[in-house]
Amino acid sequence: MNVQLRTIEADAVIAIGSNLGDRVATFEAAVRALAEADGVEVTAISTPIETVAVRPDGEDPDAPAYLNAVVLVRTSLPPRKLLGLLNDLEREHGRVRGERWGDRTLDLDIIDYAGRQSSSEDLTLPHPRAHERTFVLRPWVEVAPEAELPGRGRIADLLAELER
Ligand code: A4P
Ligand code: MG
Repeated sequence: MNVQLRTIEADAVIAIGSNLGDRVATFEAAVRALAEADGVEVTAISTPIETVAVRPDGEDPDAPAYLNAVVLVRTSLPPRKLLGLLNDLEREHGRVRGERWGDRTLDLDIIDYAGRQSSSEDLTLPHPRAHERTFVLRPWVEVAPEAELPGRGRIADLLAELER
């Protein structure tokens, strides 16, 4: 029997953040590891931007500043597998999970996966806070000016509203 395995590919948006250690080196290593991962093709990388740390109680200019960027990928990995890969990469880069929104060497979030809207214990799509974060929307709009955040509208409009 001739079984044809069909690979279904999806476009996904990944946000990178780092505010500890050698942020540029971590970014370069993370993007390289993503590009080399099985089932992932990197199609665009935004310019990294420096941003003020956002804590649960607001912006904190005294905390180490973040470097943030967005990477567009095409992937044959289903969402949970992609999240597993991102968590592995975070661990490889010395991420220690401590306080919520605490300082970190590397944070990799799935912002959007093929326009999907779903929620489970370990994965919410799209990322539940992306629409209110300039540090995600600004780099994303640079590489995908026409993109939409599922359920929220055009990211260019969301960003303009936040920056008003
Ligand atoms: N999880 C659920 N949905 C997703 C998703 N779409 N992508 C789960 C990735 N992970 C998702 O995340 C906690 C759990 O969320 C994961 O185990 C995963 O199963 P985490 O990375 O362990 O912890 P966290 O990042 O501290 O929590 P949280 O609430 O996801 O944080 P955020 O909202 O990502 O915010 N300020 C600046 N300037 N730049 C930043 O990049 N980042 C944060 C983190 C706070 N302040 C920041 C920045
Ligand atoms: Mg995270």
